[in-house]
Amino acid sequence: MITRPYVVGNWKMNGTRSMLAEARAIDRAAERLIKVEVALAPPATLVHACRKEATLIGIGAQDCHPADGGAHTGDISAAMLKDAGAGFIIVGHSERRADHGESDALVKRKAEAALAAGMTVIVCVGETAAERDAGKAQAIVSKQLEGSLPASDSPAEQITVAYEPVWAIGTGNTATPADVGAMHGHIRAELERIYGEGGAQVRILYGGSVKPDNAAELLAVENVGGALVGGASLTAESFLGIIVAAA
Ligand code: G2H
Repeated sequence: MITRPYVVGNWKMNGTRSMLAEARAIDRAAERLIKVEVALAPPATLVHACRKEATLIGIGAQDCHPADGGAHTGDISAAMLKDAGAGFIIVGHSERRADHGESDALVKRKAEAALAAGMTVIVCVGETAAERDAGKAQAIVSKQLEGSLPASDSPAEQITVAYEPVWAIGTGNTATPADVGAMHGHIRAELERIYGEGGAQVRILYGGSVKPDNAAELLAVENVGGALVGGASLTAESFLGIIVAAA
């Protein structure tokens, strides 16, 4: 069953130990906000410390290597992140697809590695402005879902999809509720095609310039099961504003 809205903060490449106070403040407040499932994905360097500071909310990571271990200098496996305290991993964020040339096939391997390590996974998809302007937004997202999601026999309840239109990320240009509703409905149909009945249980988050003042309107859209929040998750004050709006 899809239950509470899921609001996930993605700190991206922000945060040193001085940010732990924000995680602690979010965690304390989350105790009173039981209508919302709250999680944070700090940089890998802070996963362990955040897990110790914040005992109520979910703590996850922003990426993993698809292999279990071995000669991959600078990389971190899903099992290592789990050992550090991560309960979920975000894979396929558009910034990783752009900055590191990550393909759908690689994202799929990472997603399957997260599941194999016993964690849940958030698989990100989303079109660019040029793709939307060309009328290809749904086709691009379909291709990303087909190529990036874990195999069709995977446990669908362990999978979350985040729709993040690239043109809305960190730009202040939020998609309209109508745009979001149309795309989330399309993603739901694709999930049911791929996972059958299980596809109805996959949460679909919206991400892209979600703020306290637009969160309620976006989260009220059909098939929006929560939000993946970047910039506005960096302070407890703004992140809690979104969580309150989701409750
Ligand atoms: C989209 C989002 C979080 P922001 O990347 O993943 O970031 O809220 O800053 O647009």
